[in-house]
Amino acid sequence: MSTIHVKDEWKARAKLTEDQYQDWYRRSVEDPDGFWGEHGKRLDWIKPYERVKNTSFAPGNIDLRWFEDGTLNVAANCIDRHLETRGDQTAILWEGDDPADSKAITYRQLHEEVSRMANVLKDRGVQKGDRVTIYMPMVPEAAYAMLACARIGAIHSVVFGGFSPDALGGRIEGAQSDVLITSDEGLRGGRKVPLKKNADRACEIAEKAGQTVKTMLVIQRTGGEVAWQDGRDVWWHEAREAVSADCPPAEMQAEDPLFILYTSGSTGKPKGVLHTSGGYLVYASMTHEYVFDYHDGDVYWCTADVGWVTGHSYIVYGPLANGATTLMFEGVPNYPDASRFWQVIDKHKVNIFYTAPTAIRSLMGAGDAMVTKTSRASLKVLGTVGEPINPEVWSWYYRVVGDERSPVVDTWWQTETGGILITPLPGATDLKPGSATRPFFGVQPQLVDNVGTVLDGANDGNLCITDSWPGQMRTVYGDHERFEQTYFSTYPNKYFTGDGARRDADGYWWITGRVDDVINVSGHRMGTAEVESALVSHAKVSEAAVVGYPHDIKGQGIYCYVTLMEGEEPSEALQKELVAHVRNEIGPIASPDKIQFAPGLPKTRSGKIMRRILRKIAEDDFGALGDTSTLADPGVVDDLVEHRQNRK
Ligand code: 6R9
Repeated sequence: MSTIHVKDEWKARAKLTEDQYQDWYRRSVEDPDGFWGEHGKRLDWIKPYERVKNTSFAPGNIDLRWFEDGTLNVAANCIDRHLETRGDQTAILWEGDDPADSKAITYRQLHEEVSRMANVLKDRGVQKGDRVTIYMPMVPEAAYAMLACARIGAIHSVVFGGFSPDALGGRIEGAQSDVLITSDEGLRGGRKVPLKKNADRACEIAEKAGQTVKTMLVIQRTGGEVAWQDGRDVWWHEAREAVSADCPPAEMQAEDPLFILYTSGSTGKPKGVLHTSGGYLVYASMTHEYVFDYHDGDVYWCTADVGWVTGHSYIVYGPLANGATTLMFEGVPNYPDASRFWQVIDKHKVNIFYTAPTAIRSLMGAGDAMVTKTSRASLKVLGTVGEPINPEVWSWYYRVVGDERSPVVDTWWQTETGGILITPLPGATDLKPGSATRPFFGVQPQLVDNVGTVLDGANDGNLCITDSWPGQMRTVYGDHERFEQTYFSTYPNKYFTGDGARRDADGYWWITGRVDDVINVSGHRMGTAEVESALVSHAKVSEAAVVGYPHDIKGQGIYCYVTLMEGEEPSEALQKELVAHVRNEIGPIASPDKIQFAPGLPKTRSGKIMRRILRKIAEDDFGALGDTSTLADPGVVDDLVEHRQNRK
């Protein structure tokens, strides 16, 4: 597919031109203090900073501070400072699961709701630095909860509403959180999700692990029946009446934590990625403005869930800091039918639309007519995030959804990076379908080979970033050593992303996917180790190895090799039981796509599972198994291949 040059219309309305991109980029890397010192002023500071960048990637001393002597309040930046000029403007435009359900919350209403919720939390004893877990459907109260925490300096930890009680319990315990905010039930695609019931169970699990939830604040969404624990459980609609609508925002240091967000890595339990206040908000708001070419008055829609980082930075914090109207969607792309996204765009005259390749792929499968029967005339920028987008899918998005009128920004970033790092800018960057194109301001990507040698020019390798940017995570909650170990030890003095990438002759970046044991299923990150531990926690399983394999809609599917306990027999019923077991342990997003019973797994003599081989077998790429001579028992591989072939 050939390059798509920036169109005159895009240039005409865009905030930044190519020359400005070049100028700003140069300054951002040559003089980060000057550049960020200036752009940090986009926020309202209580005490202005004097110090801008103070960061070290040095082994043994990973220390990241931005604007460290400044103070601010994140919620006040997202709400209060807009009241005078846009109090009656819609802040959150909510579209319910049912197409008949929608409502608009103005900045003034947002201010009142957030202040009330903050006061309820305070009444229940929540103080600066306390952790509050949020387990919510996509309703405005999810944003109120995040902002209420920010208002009083509590640290939120949002757990995706699709996670199981076990996963939620583990995160409550990990964050030592005594407060949980949830809802009676969620509603997605016409189906109810028993959030309160899951939350009750999660509290029991956390309790056993030593963490007691003392307050569960419950938002009434469906009115469904729920169990109630007096003293602990509080209805939001009752509590909000009993508190004042006035809650002064707390003065926070720039480096005070804003939130923890658990994410999967290649080893161990999910990590609590910690983001702080000042640098994070500067970066989220600045990327939101320039990457989406956001203009005052635009209606902006990001389809992510607030349970993921994309929801944090690009539904809540970035847009609200910019005084935008941010659309929040409760439902799913194919309910009531596969035209829903496009209908919502028409209904609310959406100007900027940001979604994931997996959604685009599945809607593409529903046929062009589902799209073309809608107008979409309001659109001006399209975005994607979460996984590599194939050029064909990119082109369909550009052509059929966007009628070739809107640039597509393919934005590469991670939970750890806080905001977008590699992306086109609508009025500046010529587009190449499938490429995330060029670094945002202050971002210095680098390619290295497996031993850390820097690769220049057009090349393929492991993607590192050589210096800090304001939105970077600061630590793993409670485990700074793990932070250094995970991100800074593979290639000393650099942040290692875990992704592979290619840089082409024009200096454009193409992300090729994870090079570690993380798989990306429908844009959701999953550690293969997590799925493996879920499998081996089943009584009949002795060992499991999990790999990703190419999947048309999900991007990657989950392929599990399972060795059973002595005396257990493989069966279809057991396959089903194992799938259900994993869903139960982690959540439906971790559902195995394939389970292959394996009498043995290919291991090195030191006992390491050779995943490279398992990946090839899962991909049906039997000719490329490579060297199997170092295996303890090379015969195992023949057996696996034979079984795989027989299954087809
Ligand atoms: C924001 C988010 C991060 C991983 C990342 C990479 C993949 C995200 C991408 C992309 C290719 C893009 N990824 N955006 N790959 N092109 N535009 O998704 O965060 O959930 O932490 O996932 O997702 O592999 O390392 P997170």
